[in-house]
Amino acid sequence: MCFNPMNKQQCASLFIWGICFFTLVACSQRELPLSERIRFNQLGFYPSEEKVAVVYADSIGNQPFSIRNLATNKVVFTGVSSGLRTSSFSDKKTSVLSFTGLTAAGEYRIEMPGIGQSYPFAVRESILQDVALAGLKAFYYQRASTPIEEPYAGAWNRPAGHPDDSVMVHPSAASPNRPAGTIIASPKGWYDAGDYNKYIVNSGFTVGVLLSLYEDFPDAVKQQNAHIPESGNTTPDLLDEVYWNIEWMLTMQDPADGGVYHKLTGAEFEGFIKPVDCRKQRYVVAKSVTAALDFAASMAQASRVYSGFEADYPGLAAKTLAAARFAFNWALKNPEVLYRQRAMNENFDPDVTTGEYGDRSATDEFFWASVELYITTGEASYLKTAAEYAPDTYTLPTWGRVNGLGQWTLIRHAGTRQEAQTLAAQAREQLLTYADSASQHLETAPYAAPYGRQAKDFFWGCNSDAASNQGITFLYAWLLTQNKKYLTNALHNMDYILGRNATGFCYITGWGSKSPVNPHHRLSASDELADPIPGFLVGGPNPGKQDNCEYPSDIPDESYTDVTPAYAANEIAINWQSLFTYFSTALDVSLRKN
Ligand code: G3I
Ligand code: 9MR
Repeated sequence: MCFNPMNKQQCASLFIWGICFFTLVACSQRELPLSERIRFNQLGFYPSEEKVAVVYADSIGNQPFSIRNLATNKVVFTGVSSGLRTSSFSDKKTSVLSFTGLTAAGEYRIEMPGIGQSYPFAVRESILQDVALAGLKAFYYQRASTPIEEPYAGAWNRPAGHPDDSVMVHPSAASPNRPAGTIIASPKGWYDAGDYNKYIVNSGFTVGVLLSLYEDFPDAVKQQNAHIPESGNTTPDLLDEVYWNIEWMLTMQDPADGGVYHKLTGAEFEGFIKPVDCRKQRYVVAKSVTAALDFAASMAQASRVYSGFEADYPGLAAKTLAAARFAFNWALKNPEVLYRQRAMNENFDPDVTTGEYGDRSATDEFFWASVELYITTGEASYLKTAAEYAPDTYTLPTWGRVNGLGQWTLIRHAGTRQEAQTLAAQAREQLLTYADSASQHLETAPYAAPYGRQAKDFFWGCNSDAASNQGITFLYAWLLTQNKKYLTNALHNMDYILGRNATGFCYITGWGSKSPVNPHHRLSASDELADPIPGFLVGGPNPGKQDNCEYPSDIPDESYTDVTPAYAANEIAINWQSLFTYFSTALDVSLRKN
């Protein structure tokens, strides 16, 4: 062929391939150094799904790579990376390695001459199943007011802390039946995050996401065994775990008027000490409309869900529904009572300086709560309120903007509540519009994922509130349309979270080859163990750097540092954890079905 003058191009390409092959063989003679520049999902890949890695490149695209099977030490796949991509918000360049054709189960490494060899990775079915379970198990470690025991927690066992059996009513929360200084019991629940406080807005959101996971994928959830104290009963572990928090939430409602305290907290954040050593007075602080509505929404949803588990939870469905109605009525009478910490501190002592979970408007909370109450009860007045507050677009649901949870519920129950058809159809259309717009321009995405293309993708909690959340939304789009592109986009976002990203971190503690070891997490930081408690998603790159820590880079997708004080990038939180748990569980089951 090389003697044919018509085939110069082929000849040149054969020559280049020859050199590449020779270099690969030559390099494989001696061990290539480990390179963190080759980025991919560090847990691995599903045999029949897309497989993409990204090399963080300086200048050259089109670089040859090969994949070696670790068991046989044979090269089983060769390819060339596809050109250079430049980030839209920095001058950083990447090149994409595609190896979808590698379908055989096994353990592998990627090798690139001049760059090095990658971490090992696996190809096998159900690659996300274990991390999804770890995501759920993380909630057990966050439990307040109970010992975390060795049979369930292994090395991360610890004595009980924060009994919360003598919580003081803060002056901001005083009412005729409970004047300031009254002592109430408000035990259990999950610690919110790296701190030890408990906040109703964020708790309600978290319960809503986890119950949505159960409602959307009941069979997968029923199969999970998280090895928690309740694992032996007949209720799925996820619902047992959520009940730990529901019990606490129910104590946060004032039995006299249905109002719900915004939070249970120390006046200031605790130090980095063990729960058992915390001695500061805890308070219930100010009722708020957002707390009442997030409480109402999650309790109404709980009523629906736990009605199927009367044997283990007798009376819970009725109790949560009554609590939900009571809180909703309080909110209707107090629609303007937003939580404003600074103003509150001007009027009451002691000042409270812990997390605010503030809001400027409760319209989205009215929407979510009325949707849940309508779906659970079928009562027209709730549907009327839902229609009144219906959003005109779909936004990813977060603690401060909860419309999306109502839209998910409408979509899920469209078939059972006929009168909500119009609202449900609207929600479906809005979600699909979002999913389509998020699916654009992937060919230029620096890490070959829908998430991470734009500077605005990076903010406090973005690994969850943006990356995981968008992944869940793609899964809804997939369920609604059966268009495989959405499922693959969801997988790409998961790959991003688990290592194919600008820092090379797999952002789940204890998972992957390089993961956070110093999360902003008092439980992890105050034990004697070097390893953090496993299974937690950290907040992620955040150029806002509100913690004033030193970060290695100012570039949005690199604004991350694995040090304990960096709470704006390296904290963990139950709301973020709930979205990751939903995402990983649902993605695994969707890929398994495929
Ligand atoms: O929502 C906007 C987004 O649209 C925009 O693109 C982005 C750009 O800056 O900003 C986003 O707002 C950020 C918001 O989080 C997103 O949810 C704010 O800047 C940021 O200040 C805000 O941070 C919140 C943080 O508390 C400070 O109030 C986090 O959401 C919230 O998760 C966090 O919650 C804390 C609790 O207060 C206390 N417990 C720990 C917990 C986790 O860090
Ligand atoms: O530990 C706190 C974390 O949970 C919050 O997200 C963060 C922002 O509210 O605040 C952290 O606490 C810090 C406080 O704000 C300032 N002093 C140092 C505290 C621990 O780093």
